[in-house]
Amino acid sequence: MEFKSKYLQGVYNTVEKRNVGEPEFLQAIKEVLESFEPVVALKPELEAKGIIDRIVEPERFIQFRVSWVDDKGKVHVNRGFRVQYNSAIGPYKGGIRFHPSVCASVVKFLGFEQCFKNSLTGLPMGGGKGGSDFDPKGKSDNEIMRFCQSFMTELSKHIGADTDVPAGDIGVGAREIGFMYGQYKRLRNEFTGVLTGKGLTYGGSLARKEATGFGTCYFTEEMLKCMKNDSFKGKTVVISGSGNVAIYANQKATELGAKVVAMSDSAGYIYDEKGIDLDVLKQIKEVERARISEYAKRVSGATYTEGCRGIWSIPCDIALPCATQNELNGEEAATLIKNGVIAVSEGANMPSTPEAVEAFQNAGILFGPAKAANAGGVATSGLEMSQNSMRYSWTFEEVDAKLQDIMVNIFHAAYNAADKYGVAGNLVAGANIAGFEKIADAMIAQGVAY
Ligand code: NDP
Ligand code: 2IT
Repeated sequence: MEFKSKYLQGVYNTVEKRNVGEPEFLQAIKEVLESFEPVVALKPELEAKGIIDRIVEPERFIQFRVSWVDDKGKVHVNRGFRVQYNSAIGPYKGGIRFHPSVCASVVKFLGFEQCFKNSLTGLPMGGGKGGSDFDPKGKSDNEIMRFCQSFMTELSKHIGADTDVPAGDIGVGAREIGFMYGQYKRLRNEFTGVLTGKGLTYGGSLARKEATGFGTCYFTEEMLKCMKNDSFKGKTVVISGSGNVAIYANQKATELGAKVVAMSDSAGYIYDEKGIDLDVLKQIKEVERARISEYAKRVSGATYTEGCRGIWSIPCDIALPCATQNELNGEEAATLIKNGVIAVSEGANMPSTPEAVEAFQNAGILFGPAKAANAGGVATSGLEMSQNSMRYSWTFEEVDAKLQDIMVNIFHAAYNAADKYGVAGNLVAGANIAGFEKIADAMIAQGVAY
């Protein structure tokens, strides 16, 4: 028995049996179910109404062929996915990932996590996720465009502004969203808020680009303040990744008075003792789409080391994993702890392995779990949807102020839920429970279809 509750054990056994060969998905399910132990013990109606049996099973899982033609005329076939996980509290909402590692397991783990994250934002959004095993690296703009159009030709049959609203994730940024939006509009003859993360000239929200990284820092600042009477000021920070989330986490951490000394991509990491020059990094990553190794060639005193995982050996006060799942393991967590880390917040989805999370918690390190700490991106997507519905746009300052408010509220929702259910200080459990309670209430209210 892995669970104290027979009900949870039974649900987990079924998930395991139904989803053979899907390790990321089972990892996410296990972590969430573990934190439901105290809730299930207090609320027998959850079993009586089959809430957890239902919440682990996606409402819909769509897989499709994406064929496209490269610049030389060669035909390629990729696999596309969309999981529409839970619509109890609002239309399905969640990003699209283009990366060779995308498969059913990855899409389902992300979709499952998204349900609780979206609930935590306090906005009316259900959970979904999608993607493809397409690799955008080394493709021309025209190849990216043709792929996005082909992907959207199928996806458009399943989404809509009041049904399912995708956005970006790894490998999907403003360029890809633009191509997908254009294709949706051509197919439907509808100018509607069907995707978020849109460009500012066609319905995008100010501060959406910055939102995930900024939000992770707002969450972390509140966690430091309330749990340690501390802040980012004067701290040394290490951030993995150098994509959308990592870049804007760097910007906000720096604005809050910290020094970010290291960042990475999948090939290696840079170290700059003076603090990373964000203008240089943005030029390399956002404009040239080049490798992070370029930074060390351009900035004197900076170094580049092959192999991205070595980044966790750099001493820091605050670590923000902002690249991908399972990028920080138990051993790497032990190294961070030995080097004096005081707080870890997850900008990426499930970046810490279960062993790493356990190590941080046992050592009393402040730990902000992904579904709370990186919820600022989807929260601002929710604000983009509101602005689209109103045919109106708020200023950067207005959106940023709402984002800050939401992140502070998420911290307190997670903190208070942990307290209420006897696991004080455990924000992993607190975030799972706080996100779950609203979805469970909505599912109970809406009944079971006979
Ligand atoms: P980007 O594509 O902009 O950047 C991803 C970064 O992570 C790149 O530096 C990339 O390096 C690195 N990376 C990707 N895969 C791997 C890997 N397998 N091993 C090592 N490094 C890797 O994506 P985002 O910044 O948008 O997303 C980063 C994380 O944040 C993801 O976990 C995503 O799910 C999560 N997230 C994103 C949100 C958003 O709004 N964009 C919202 C909430 C969470 P390389 O270029 O070499 O591949
Ligand atoms: O993981 C995530 O929350 C995202 N990639 C953002 C999703 C969104 O709909 O903005």
